[in-house]
Amino acid sequence: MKDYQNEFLNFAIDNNVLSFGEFTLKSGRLSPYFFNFGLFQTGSALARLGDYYAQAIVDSGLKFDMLFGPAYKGIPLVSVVAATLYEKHGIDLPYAYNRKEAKAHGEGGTIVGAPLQGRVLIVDDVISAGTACREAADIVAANGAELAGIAISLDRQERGTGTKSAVQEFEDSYGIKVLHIIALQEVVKHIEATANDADLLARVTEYRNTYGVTD
Ligand code: OMP
Repeated sequence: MKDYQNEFLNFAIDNNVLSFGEFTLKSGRLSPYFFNFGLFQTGSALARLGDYYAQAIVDSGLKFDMLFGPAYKGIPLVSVVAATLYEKHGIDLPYAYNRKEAKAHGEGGTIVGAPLQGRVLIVDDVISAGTACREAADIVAANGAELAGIAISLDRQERGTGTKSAVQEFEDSYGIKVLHIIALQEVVKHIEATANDADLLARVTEYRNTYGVTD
């Protein structure tokens, strides 16, 4: 595991963003762990989050023309990532986010910020079964823009519709790269190294065997 991944994991655990127990996911799967992005709740946590995403994006070398954050959690995220890319890396790009409800008055529409055009990098929190990211990719396509990639905090490395992970299927079908800060494999390594909790490790392993992929 790289240093920044370890740092990010500790940062998520310290903020209770990554927690262990029993959680029902959007997909209906019952998971022994959950990543609750909404618990990054301070200015300093948001700033650090922006740093991790911006670093992962810059390190990837991915080429894109603008950023898009899908509602709701993508909204503060895309704002801080756009600001951090500028402040820390000198990359000044347009950004946008969407409303879940179309607005009929004022400026109208569902996209707020820069018009979606060119190569768009989506920034989001977590991919499990891939539904949320497919919806975001549909918004990019519906606006006539091109998907350049997706940057997320956590790839839960869960199976999509076949034997590959949802992320791998997504990468194959759109011909793009999904960047992550950490994946389930780093969470497992962390439990092995620090938690000294055989029961938790057994539950995560069982979950992974049922819904996950290992490579
Ligand atoms: P998929 O649409 O199945 O990929 O699930 C991803 C979405 O589920 C995320 O955008 C979250 O809204 C939510 N989620 C989490 O926030 N954290 C998790 O650890 C797992 C999920 C989830 O429900 O799968």
